[in-house]
Amino acid sequence: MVSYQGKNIVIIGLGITGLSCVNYFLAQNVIPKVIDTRLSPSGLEQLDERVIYHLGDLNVDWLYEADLIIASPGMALSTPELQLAAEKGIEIVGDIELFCREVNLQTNKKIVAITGANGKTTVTTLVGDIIKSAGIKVGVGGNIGQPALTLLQQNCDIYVLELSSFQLETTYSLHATVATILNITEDHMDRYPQGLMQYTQAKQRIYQNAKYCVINADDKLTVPTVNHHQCVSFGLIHGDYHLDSQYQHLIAQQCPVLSTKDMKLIGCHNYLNALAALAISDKLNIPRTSSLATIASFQGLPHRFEQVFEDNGVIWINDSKATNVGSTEAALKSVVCHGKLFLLLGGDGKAADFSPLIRYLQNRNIEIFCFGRDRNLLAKLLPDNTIVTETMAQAIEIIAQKVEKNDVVLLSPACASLDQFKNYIDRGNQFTQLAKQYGHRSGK
Ligand code: UMA
Ligand code: ADP
Repeated sequence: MVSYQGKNIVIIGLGITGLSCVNYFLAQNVIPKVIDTRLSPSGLEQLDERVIYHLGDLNVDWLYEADLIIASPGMALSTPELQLAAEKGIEIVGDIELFCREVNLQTNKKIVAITGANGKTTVTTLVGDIIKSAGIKVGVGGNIGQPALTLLQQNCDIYVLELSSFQLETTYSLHATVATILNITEDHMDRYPQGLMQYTQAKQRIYQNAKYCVINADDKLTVPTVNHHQCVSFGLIHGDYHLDSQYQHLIAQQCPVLSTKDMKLIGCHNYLNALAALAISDKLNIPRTSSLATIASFQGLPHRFEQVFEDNGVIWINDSKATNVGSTEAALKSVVCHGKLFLLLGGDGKAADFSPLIRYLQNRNIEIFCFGRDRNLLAKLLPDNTIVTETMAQAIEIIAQKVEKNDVVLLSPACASLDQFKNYIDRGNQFTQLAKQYGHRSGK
């Protein structure tokens, strides 16, 4: 273990990351201090009683006396108090840095590092499943919701980490065996005031020291900015791994390897995810047949372009995890609709520019419903075909009166959910429940 004995350590954030860091330090009898700017953070009840904490604001005395600050991903490094701490020479890192330092001390351990604007959780889960099915001990964690430090106890051979741009900003010692940026489109612009390039720079940190880089042949921003010779690419019709022109087969190094008809995943974006997962698995030397069998049977994850109800020829799709413009764009490209498309958009847009959606909304049999904080902004996309409501439930009540056979109701909100819901899962569950409640009466 890396030793932090005698160090004055301050952890900022008492969510699941902060708690995992506290437990990591306590395991070596180092007692950190904890700060959370909220008054009742989620992790308070589980906090070990030896740890002293400060709530409500940043305790600058503690910060400036620290030898090491651990920042949770939700805490922006641009926060003035943190900037000043950095200027004073105080080291600021995140939980992923602590994790990587530990893994670097062990021999024969591999890290697969996965980032991107969209598809991270799908690809991370799929790669984890592929490795597990091949009989290798794997730990899956990071931004997916399982803090990386909690994986150390499991003594795995391969760690598959989903990494957010926030986590990458505070990581310096990552040496991934395979690293990928799946795609880059705008997200979290409230945290990146300088725009897409600032967000991209954070994502690009994943390639530092990587043995192999898996890049998206259709997205230049995913190509390493520093020369990297060991790249393998995936793409729609270009790249080492791609689809045929009809999107009927996955092709690896010129050979068709799997028919998309034999896959449970649906949508072009998911075929790309499958190609990325296969490219990663090949670099890990997992037997191809085993990887392909796992890809074919992979069901996809809830709340991601998931058909949750069908009745009277009306299909209801829950894509609540579409929390940015790129993911809603993917849904609009993939949705098959022979009648009218009822699209639900709404929530907190995180300062995004929604205009790239316009081309997927125009010239199509569509009616849009906008709700939540940014509803009026979203309503400007196609004003003539849009109804504005305050809540998603109100919108669904109206939609239920209108739907007919062959119509599709799609929740793909392009926004975060936190203005009106606990999280995207809560939003997706409410949508599913309302679809079942109203859906069975509609479409007649
Ligand atoms: N906090 C402060 N001040 C701040 C911000 C946060 O005190 O300015 C405190 C909060 O009050 C809270 C604690 O920090 O008590 C929460 O920390 P956090 O927001 O960093 O969240 P965690 O619970 O530690 O969860 C984080 C990730 N959250 C974020 O990046 C915002 C989780 O990703 C991740 O699963 C978890 O670590 C484990 O690695 C969530 C997410 O939304 C799902 N990620 C974004 C995304 O996917 O788009 C990046
Ligand atoms: P992330 O972890 O990056 O948020 P998820 O796998 O959870 O990614 O999917 C989030 C949203 O993005 C869902 O709406 C999903 O349908 C969509 N999505 C998944 N893969 C892609 C992709 N390769 N390109 C664009 N959108 C995608």
